[in-house]
Amino acid sequence: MSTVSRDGHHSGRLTINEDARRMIDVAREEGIETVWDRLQAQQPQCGYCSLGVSCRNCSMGPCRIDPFGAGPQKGVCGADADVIVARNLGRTIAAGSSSHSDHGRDILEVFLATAKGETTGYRIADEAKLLRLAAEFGIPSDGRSVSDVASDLADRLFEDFGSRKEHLSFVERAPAKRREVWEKLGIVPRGIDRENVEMLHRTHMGVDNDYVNILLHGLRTGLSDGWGGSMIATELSDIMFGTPSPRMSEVNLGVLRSDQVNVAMHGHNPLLSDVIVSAAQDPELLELARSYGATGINVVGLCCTGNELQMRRGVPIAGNHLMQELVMMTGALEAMVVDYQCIMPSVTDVAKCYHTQIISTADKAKFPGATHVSFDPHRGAEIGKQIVRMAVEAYPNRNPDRVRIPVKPVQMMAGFSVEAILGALGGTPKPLVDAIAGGAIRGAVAVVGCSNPKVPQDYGHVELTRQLIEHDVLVIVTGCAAVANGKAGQMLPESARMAGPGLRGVCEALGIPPVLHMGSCVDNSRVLVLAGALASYLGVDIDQLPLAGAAPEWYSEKAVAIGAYVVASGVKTVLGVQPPIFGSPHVVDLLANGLEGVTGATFAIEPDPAKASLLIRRHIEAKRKALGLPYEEVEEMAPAVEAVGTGA
Ligand code: NFS
Ligand code: SF4
Repeated sequence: MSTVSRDGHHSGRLTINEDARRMIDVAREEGIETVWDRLQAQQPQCGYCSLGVSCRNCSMGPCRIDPFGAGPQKGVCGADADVIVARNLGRTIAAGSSSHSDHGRDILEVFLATAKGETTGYRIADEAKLLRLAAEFGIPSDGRSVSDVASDLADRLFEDFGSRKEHLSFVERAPAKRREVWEKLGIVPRGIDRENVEMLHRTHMGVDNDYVNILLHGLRTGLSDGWGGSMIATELSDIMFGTPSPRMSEVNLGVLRSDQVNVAMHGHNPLLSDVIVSAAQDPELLELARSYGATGINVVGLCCTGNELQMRRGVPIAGNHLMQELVMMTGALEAMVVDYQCIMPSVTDVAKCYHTQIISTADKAKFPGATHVSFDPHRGAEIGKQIVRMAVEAYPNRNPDRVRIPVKPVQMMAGFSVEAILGALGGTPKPLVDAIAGGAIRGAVAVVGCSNPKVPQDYGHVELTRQLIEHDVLVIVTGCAAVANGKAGQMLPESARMAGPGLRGVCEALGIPPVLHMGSCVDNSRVLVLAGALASYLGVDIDQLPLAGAAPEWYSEKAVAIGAYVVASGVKTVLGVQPPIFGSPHVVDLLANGLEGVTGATFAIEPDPAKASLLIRRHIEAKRKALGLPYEEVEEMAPAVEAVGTGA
């Protein structure tokens, strides 16, 4: 079904999905610009920036280092390639870590306001989890009101953002051996804001001029995200919106309904999306929709706020990151409601070609061309209805002749919180540990992160995951990687058939898919908690476990922060897209080799999913061998696989 455009840019090479292909073809026919067009227009991208050797941290610059050695080897201040690459990477980690943590703080503020009864549209949905956290923090709950306990918990978590603490509260969840590693290195995360601000300080001209020292603080900054901001976001979201449990849902553009008002929730924070889902069930608004000839109001997700809704409410998800422009080309989207992160500025341009309303809601994230409705949680329920009403009122503007919903949705299962996974195992990690020890499951890999137009959409996620499960490696997914695997039909209990015999047997016995959806990107904190629990159960450190992480199609600064905390937590991580570090062989060597003796885990870069799968399986088998478990030799060479070209 794909066509070749005037520039010879073949839609079939940009994505592995039929829905995206069809919509890219529509964009070409109608002359609507997409992310892939803009990537092509940017070619060739700056070589200095790609290698990480450009710096504009001060106005003596901008400076760049000649990677071929012929030109300047130092910036005006004297910084060499090592310092410039490390500073740039440090700032990237701080930006990503700050994004997750600011999202976490937004939730914390609303959590406290809800505890005090000052919000509408929110409640404490999971009291049992609130009480578990209170106990973890030593907050008394006997004979006290939910409101008082929640307020005390909020106060304690606010302290985690400040400068008074020696370590973040959730650091105590890490296995004792891991905490010793961090202490020895001096990278125990203290305050969340502190680590991030300190990184900005250190990377100012003339502060930290030692690339190793900068990168160590990069790990600490990342840890303040994973065991701090992101973990706070996840835990409080569970308390306010419910801890996820397994549920069926649907995915791809087929989740849009030609006969209903379609509202896409795009962004990250469940604070917004959850009240919209509730407002869409309001009888008065449903009646209004019917008066315009629609049979209902259909809320769907995009990106990570979509993951949040799918995990907790089973709300269908229209797609991942690269679908945000294409979803409008169905001609069936009345409103895209956004908060923040991963929302391309281009969405308002595409919306101009359709009847779609872009509604921005976060005062810190405005979009020229969008309608801004300032979201105030104190009036959450009311604003939720106001926004849904705007969507309903856009329905009469829809042109039925332009509606083309290209495919039927695919079924998928979501909802695997740590609580749900332990629940499925009968309340203890023992069955999983036994399955790994016996060899039925070789190990577990978290495949996470974004979509990036430099990779054919979803190819990296789907192919790597498929090859891992075929070899009895359990795969955990979050973020856009989860959506990709859902679309590919790899996340159903029946998908156990796609797994190797060992993993298949375990999945069939438990009735779970071989690929478990653990949530949004902040929910990678769930992966840390699970890994920590497994290590503590076995009395070992996380880096001894047969685990790995992979981000085959990452694009965002947040993904770099995640990579930093995953490696700092002792889990080897394979990236599918090259980070801008290759201008410093020293930095590359430290991240790819040197960290082994420091955190017990390194980064690797491998764009080919077949080779990445082999690399990961070799790593897992080596960890098994070191633990004295039965292990296998994994072939050194990649098997002949049909290579898919990169879209760019
Ligand atoms: Ni994560 Fe989610 Fe997707 Fe990447 Fe963006 S939506 S927070 S950053 S692109 S996975
Ligand atoms: Fe150039 Fe140094 Fe200023 Fe960076 S900090 S722009 S390398 S002078």
